Amino acid sequence: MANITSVKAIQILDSRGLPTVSCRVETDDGLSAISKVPSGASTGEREALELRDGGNEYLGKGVLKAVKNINTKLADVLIGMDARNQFEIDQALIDLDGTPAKKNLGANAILAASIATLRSGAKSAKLPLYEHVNNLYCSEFKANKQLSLPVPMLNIINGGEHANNNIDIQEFMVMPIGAGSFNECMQWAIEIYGALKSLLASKGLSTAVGDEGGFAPDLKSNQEAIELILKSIEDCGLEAGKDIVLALDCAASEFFTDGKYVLKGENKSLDSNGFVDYLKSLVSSYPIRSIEDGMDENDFDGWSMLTNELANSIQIVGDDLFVTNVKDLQHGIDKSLANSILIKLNQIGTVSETLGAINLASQNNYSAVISHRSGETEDNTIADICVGVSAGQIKTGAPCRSDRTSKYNRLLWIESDLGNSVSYANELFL
Ligand code: 2PG
Ligand code: MG
Repeated sequence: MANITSVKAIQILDSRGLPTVSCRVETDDGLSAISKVPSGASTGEREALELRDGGNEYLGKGVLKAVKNINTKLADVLIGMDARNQFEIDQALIDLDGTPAKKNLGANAILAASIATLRSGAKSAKLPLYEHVNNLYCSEFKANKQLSLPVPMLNIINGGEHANNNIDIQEFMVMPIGAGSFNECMQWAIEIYGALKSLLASKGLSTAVGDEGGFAPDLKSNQEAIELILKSIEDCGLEAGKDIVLALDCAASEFFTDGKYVLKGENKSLDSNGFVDYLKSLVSSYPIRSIEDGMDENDFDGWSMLTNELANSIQIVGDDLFVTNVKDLQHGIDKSLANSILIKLNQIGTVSETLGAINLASQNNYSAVISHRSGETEDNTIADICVGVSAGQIKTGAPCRSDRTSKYNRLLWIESDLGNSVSYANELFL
């Protein structure tokens, strides 16, 4: 028994203090589960629609229309369906909306119902969420995925759209690839984060944080951010390049203007060639193992150049480029753009389509990095999804602020529960 008896949504708050959608699904076995959806700031042009109310209330950011859509139209369709049948449920929601970008009902409405159903289905199946995800994924895609704990990308310096400082690159992340377990990796992350805080304070730089919990000081250049992180790693007695490697999210669409990559902080304006060279020189100077959105979302020639130059040595991740959409990912695969996809559920709007994108990536030897949004909540579903599909990598901010640590904390519990039966996925990087 897991038939849905009630679907209810309300408007709640996200980590930026803006409205977002939360949904509760109840089933006839007396169980229920709640979802809370995230929201991006540096959003991709091809993302599914986030339905906002506009007007003056809630700074125009209210989501009461999306909430109403759930409480009326979505509830009508979902009540009576079996919450364990995720793919059927999501298909019903996709059909009800009828548009590729979910423009009628809003991807935030649809995703809230989809995630609440996933969580509720796991409860009814009496399985931990990651196992329910693993079952769904393996049976739908005839895959054989062992569970694993991901290597996190911890964003410890924030720039771009996520902070009001002068740094152009949006995210400077550390990946503790040399740790022996997820638990040890979080210990290292906490120590590096603390060392960086002391280092910034000792230089009279701000230790206030940006949207994803990383520090957001004004600096002279992107290189300075990297140097500060490398010094913090060293101050902890760890070795950059061996214990810890670096990952960047340029979010380049945000500073691509009139055909040029404009680095305001460094007073540079570069064409695609020039910006590829800029990134190449960063990679040759520093232990960078992953670059996300190194080029603008529509600069396909630039993406091709970047991939040709760097994809043999490092991970090249498409976020705004692919928007978790199998169509955009297939285009990238056909044209050999990038070698990895960032996975964000709200870019596409259902759990099933998200799993589909992960599967397409895996079949084509693209890695998949499961990701939060810059506007988050305490919802930690992405932690379980990451373990369930054995993605091997998760990007969910600094080891600071509850909206970020909720995911890390969930992963710590999963590792503790599963013990030696589950591996830490660092072999991907060794
Ligand atoms: C990104 C994300 C998350 P946003 O660009 O990868 O870090 O930011 O949610 O603002 O798109
Ligand atoms: Mg990104």
